[in-house]
Amino acid sequence: MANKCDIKEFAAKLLKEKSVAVFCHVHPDGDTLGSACALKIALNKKGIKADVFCADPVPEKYLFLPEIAKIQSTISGEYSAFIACDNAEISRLGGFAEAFSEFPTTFNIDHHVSNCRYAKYNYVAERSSNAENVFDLMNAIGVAADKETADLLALGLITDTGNFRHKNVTEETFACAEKLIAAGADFNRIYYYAFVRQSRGRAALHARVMSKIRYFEDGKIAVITVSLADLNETGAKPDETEGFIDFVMGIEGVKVGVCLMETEKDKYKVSLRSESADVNAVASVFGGGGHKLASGCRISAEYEEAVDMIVSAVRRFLD
Ligand SMILES: [Mn+2]
Repeated sequence: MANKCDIKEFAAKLLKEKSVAVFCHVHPDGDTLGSACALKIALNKKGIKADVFCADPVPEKYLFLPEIAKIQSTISGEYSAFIACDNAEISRLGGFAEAFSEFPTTFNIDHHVSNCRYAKYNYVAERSSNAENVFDLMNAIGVAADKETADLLALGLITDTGNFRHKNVTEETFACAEKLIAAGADFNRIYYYAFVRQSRGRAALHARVMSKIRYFEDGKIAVITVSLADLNETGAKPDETEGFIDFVMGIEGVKVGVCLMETEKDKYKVSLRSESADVNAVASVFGGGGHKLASGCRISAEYEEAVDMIVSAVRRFLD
């Protein structure tokens, strides 16, 4: 049966293991990657073999941290325990979900309120990032953060807080950041790679996409489109569109931002962001979901029809 643990119990159980497979979530972000890799290093320092796995490819922008570049996509070795890092649900492990759910000794360290304690041992503390939980776990197992682990945890901290700008930021977030800086974290460098640096292809795609923003309802709804032609002609990759919709939300008067990304002819992956309107309800109309202020769905239709469908749905939920 699933156990809720405090950090000491969780650490004590983990220290009994000989070898641990650490799992990131699909569509990996800086927090799952950074906190998983820091945990791996900490376990190694306690004489425990550990490797990090992710079912999805790791975005190139995170490969500047050498430990992240070592993350594997298939398991070959034997491990005494599995640990999920920053995964609110087992399904977030993607291709590893089934193996995880059948494995006898599983751990779960996460910061999402919605985490359903799916492992044998669960440590879930609601923080702005899972990096903060891993930092505490490292203390509990008696491993001090060094420059390498501090950089990895700093990546998690700044990506999940939008560089200390999101509503989830608390005193605790800064207290952790302070300790990471003391341990040698280079926030300036991490910030550059995580938020600033971009390929020429992405810069060209950004210009193209933003030159054709469409407004509806007196500018309360803004729609951007990333077509297959846009991707092909700029050479940008689909995962490089991260941040586009946040840019749109910064436009005066915009209450709901919509991004339609063409995945194949007449098939769109739709992302929604909102200031206050319930876009989870909008996404649900099309079988999607997410959070009240950020959600997504898929629509199969000819382009103008797809825009019409999504804009009509957003209209119904505008305050
Ligand atoms: Mn996270």
